[in-house]
Amino acid sequence: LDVVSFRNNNGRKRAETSKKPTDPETVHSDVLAKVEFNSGGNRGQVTALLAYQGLAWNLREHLMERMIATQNLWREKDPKFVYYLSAEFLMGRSLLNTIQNLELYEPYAQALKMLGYNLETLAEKERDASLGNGGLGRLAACFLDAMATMNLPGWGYGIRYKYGMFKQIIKDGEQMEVPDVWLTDGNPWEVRRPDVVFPVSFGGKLKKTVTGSHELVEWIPDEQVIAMAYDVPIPGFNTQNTGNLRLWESLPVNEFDLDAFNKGDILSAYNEKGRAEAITSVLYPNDSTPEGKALRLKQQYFFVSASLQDVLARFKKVHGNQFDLLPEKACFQLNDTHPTIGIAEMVHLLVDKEGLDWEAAWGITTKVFAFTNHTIMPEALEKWPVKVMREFLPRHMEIIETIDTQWQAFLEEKLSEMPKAEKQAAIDRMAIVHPNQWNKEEMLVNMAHLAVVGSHTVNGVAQIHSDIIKSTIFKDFHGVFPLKFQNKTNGVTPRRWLVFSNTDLATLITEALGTQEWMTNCKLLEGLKPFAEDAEFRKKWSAVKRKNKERLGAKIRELTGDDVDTSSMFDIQIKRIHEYKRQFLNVLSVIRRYNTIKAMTPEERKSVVPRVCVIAGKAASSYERAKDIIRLVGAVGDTINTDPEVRDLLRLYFLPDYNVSLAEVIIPAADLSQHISTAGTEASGTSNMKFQMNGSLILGTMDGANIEIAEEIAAIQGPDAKVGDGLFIFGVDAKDVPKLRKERKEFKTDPRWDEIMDMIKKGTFGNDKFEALVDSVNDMTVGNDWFLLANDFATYLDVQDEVDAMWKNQDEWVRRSILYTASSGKFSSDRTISQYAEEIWDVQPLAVA
Ligand code: Z2T
Repeated sequence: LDVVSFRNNNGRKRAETSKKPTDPETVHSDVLAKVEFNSGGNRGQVTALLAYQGLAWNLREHLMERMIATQNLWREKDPKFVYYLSAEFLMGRSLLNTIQNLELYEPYAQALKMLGYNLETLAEKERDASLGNGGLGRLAACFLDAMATMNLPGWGYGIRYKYGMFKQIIKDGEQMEVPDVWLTDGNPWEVRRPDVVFPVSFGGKLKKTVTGSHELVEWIPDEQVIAMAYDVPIPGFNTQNTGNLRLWESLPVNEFDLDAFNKGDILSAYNEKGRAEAITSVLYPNDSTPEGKALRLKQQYFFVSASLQDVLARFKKVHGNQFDLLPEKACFQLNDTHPTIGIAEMVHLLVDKEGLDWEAAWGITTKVFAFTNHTIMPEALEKWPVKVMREFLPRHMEIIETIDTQWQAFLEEKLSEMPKAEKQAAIDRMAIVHPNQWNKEEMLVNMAHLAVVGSHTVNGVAQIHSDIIKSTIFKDFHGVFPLKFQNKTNGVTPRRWLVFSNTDLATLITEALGTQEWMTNCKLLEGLKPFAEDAEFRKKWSAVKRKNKERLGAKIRELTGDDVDTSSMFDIQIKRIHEYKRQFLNVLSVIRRYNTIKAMTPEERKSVVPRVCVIAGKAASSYERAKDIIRLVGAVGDTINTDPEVRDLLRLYFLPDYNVSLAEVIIPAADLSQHISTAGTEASGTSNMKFQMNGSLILGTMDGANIEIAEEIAAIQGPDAKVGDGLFIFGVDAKDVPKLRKERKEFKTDPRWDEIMDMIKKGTFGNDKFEALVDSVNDMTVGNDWFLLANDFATYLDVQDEVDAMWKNQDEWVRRSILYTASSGKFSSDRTISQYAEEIWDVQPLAVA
């Protein structure tokens, strides 16, 4: 694939469309003016928060200027657009990203100096925009960066949650969830658009009028709210182009019920307001298990309906009622099933509002939607009770039933060769509306099935995952539509995850390559390969790592009060806490290491490789086993970190409130990172790519994108290298997992495993015996070790020994580290997005001159 054809305008002279001056003096005085006039602050006493805000207000004007120029061009040329529909966008902070994407670092750093501040310290004043759970939401954010950088006409559409992902506080070892009140200081990165509003309806009933063969359906809802747009400009790197993330806020049609108030019913006077605003008030903090609450369905429909109305309104301004042109002008990427109700909404808008006949509407709908699946965990697939759907979206439920009827009729035809019973079974398996397998009385709408039927492509997020969905959850569909299925391996933006969060490494890379073109053409990183053999360069490379470890060391001190030795190996596992990601397995190996050290003589201890192990991540609020794991990490950490015999050789920390900003400090400092999910369970993973880019060696299983990372690392070593060479790979194969799960009961556990299980159950770590957690993997009458920790335990310990041996050969370790970065080009989100653009969206770049 030709990534180069999508490259931005590197080397092209920057267009001088900007009217706003950017010299330090003007910036300085403008920031002061903003402090005074926007914030009511005193220019004699500019606090850090005020300075940050003044700066952000100033930058927003640059962003708006560029966004308007971009939108004007796009309006004039009318290219095909992609709309990325996602319930989550995990943007993190914007200040440094904006300054650096706009290439304004120098003048802005200087302007701040005049104010007595340092840019990096001010940046910390910004609250993360945590409008996402984890990988899926952060992927959406990386995609926006890539789209803007590659000048692709496209917008993101989502929800402006008033409260994002909860803040995690650890109290007595336990996770506590605190609401993420991120908007109290205002949000300078958004522009409120009271002029962009759409009604969104719920509930009520249907009125049908039949004229001849034509049935007219009118939906008479009993609840209506207003969706108001907030635009968040998305700066591209090294281009004038600036994209847009449009987030919707839910507002009442009537602010206040004066009647109720006059009757003395003061609380009900606010009823409507409260009910309306509830829709966009909080992000559901569940990664990969759906929340079957009506409010969640309302959130999904709310943002999708507003987005489609918005797109169709713009389309109609240019093309009137020529809806057959829509597929040439717009497409919608569904980020998992969360926005899938959009398929029914499109039919509703085209048929009920625009008067198209069903066939035309359905034809257009299937041409404009494309669907990405992000997990195969069966419990994660969204299924809405028909009852709930009918109550809140009666017309959409009816549309879905019609789609399902036609779909089943299509299958009758298509599978007509099959024996009758077999055919019926296949049709039942592919039904969109089907009975709940646990309670046959209840009918469910299978949103993934609706998404597959209503989309022209379906893709997984790493090669293994795309292969697995074709043979498991979508097997029957793949039989019917083999060409619908694609792979789009995830990627991450090298700007945020390498250039800005690891500036020293970026500088070193640019020095070595003699150009910074690698920042937008990541394949050029391969040019680092010869430098891996250069001892001088390796020295510089480790010096950068060491500096990043100092920065993380300071963070660890701030969060835990402990000092760590930055010459130790920094061994990191950061991601949502989940049984399938197996943080528990990591802790078991830390306990094993502890036992080993304890049993050593002082002389023997001299040969131990000192490690600082870090685990961080949030657990879904109601996920008890995940919360047990957090408590265990803390308890084991307390034991180890205070043991004078061990603490110089081993530490274990659970860092609280993992988020994008913390990741930006942790990843550049990692020597080793762990991606140890049971093979076949992690759809892709994206932090593995960030670690690879930053030269952290990988300890992992053959799962998700680890496999492709291993392929790239093997490829750069030359034709003799095998996949897995250069990484620390262990564990069972994905294809063997089903069989091993059946045989787990008879599996003979390792004696070291048994010893650790007994220790934990005896209460060695704190007051707790962690019975439920231990039983879930060890007592086959209680749990069943579904994620095969016991099966992978011994090879995991073996590979940990390999890690230690390699660490003792620092030349080789650093050599590999450089090769990791050198081979990470594939995992730029620019590559991913160029593949979506070519193979799914058919969208071409259009750059502001
Ligand atoms: C999520 O972050 C992911 C999958 C989900 O399935 C939901 C959420 Cl919130 C519904 C993750 C996958 O677990 C991870 O493997 C993948 O890299 C990421 O999405 C982006 O595709």
